[in-house]
Amino acid sequence: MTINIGVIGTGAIGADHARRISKTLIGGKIVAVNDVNISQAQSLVDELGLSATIHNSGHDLIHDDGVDAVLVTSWGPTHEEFVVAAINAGKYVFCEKPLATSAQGCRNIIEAEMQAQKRLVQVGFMRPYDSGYLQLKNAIDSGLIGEPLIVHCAHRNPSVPDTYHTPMAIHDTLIHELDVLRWLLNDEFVSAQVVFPRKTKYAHSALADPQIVLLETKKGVRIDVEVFVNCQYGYDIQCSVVGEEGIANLPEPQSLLLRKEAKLSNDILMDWKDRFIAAYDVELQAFINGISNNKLTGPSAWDGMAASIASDACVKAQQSQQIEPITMPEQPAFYR
Ligand code: NAI
Ligand code: NAD
Ligand code: ISE
Repeated sequence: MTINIGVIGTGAIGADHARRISKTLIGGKIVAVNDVNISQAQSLVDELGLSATIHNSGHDLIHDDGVDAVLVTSWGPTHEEFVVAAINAGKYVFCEKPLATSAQGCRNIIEAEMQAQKRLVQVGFMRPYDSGYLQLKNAIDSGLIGEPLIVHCAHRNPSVPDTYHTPMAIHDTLIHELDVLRWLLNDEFVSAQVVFPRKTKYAHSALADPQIVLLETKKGVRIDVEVFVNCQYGYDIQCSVVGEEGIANLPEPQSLLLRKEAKLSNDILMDWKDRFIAAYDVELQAFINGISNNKLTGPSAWDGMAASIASDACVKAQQSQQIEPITMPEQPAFYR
């Protein structure tokens, strides 16, 4: 059984996901594409040699009878509209993070999905599919380091475009930690604070960079996350869990250990596409398999909303410079 997929937003990740569905994964076929910049959609069709309809709008694509499932990979602020429309059309939808740029947007999606009485949404949180994070989770769940007490994280990008501003450090970047840490610790956040260190000369005027986010969980774990999106030297994701009986660190991506010219060195990756390439493959294969089995298993709209509730509190904390509470509603049986 082949799942016919339509892609809304054929930019960096939309193009990369279309490539993996066409060239790497099994069971899916790209049959339709759309982008506000139509020439971008056309280039993707040409590059991959797709036989796909180029639609004039995301809504036309969603209502195309030949499309079984939709990939929403357009900019964050457009996600809610397309995800709700896909649910209302009764179609499975994979939505890149963030599910919506506010918790209210996620609530609207949850309402539509519960009304449809069927899980139709998977959110593009790929870290739970990364082999390094899976090893870290296994170390925690097996009791190898005792109970987790403290977590130190860093989320560093070499640079970001001028359209990236201060709140995006939270709802576009930190959102990955806000999802993966809930999953890793099997815990919920209760408060957030944001501290601004001295600003790098590489950040433009509408961006405070770096930032330090301090989180506390229900079980009392304290977390610090350095978000530094103009760090210049590489794409670098760090996570170190301090437990009662040891410390577990996220493994570094595999790289050649080189002895040359009086130096011992490893390369550092520069691009998120390479850092999480295997995890993106696994998450999207899981989405295709989930549709074939009529049961999605990946990050749900509830997970998307939980991360957005924490994200809203962090954005508030950026502005208030206070410790902001995070209150998670009771999870309905539908999402358990
Ligand atoms: P991008 O800017 O390269 O691509 C977005 C594309 O969407 C553009 O081609 C744009 O023309 C199109 N678009 C925007 N509004 C549209 C609309 N209303 N209808 C149709 N097309 C529209 O952005 P990028 O980096 O590909 O990011 C897209 C999404 O993927 C974002 O939500 C981002 O957060 C997420 N993302 C996730 C990553 C991950 O690690 N999971 C990595 C990179 C991006
Ligand atoms: P991008 O700017 O490269 O691509 C976005 C594309 O969406 C652009 O081509 C844009 O023209 C198009 N677009 C925007 N609004 C649209 C609309 N209303 N209808 C149709 N097309 C529209 O951005 P990107 O880096 O590919 O990021 C896209 C999404 O993917 C974002 O939500 C981002 O957060 C997410 N993302 C996730 C990861 C990840 O690791 N999971 C990595 C990068 C980006
Ligand atoms: C981007 O959208 C991603 O999702 C990347 O994984 C993240 O590292 C980057 O900061 C975001 O802008």
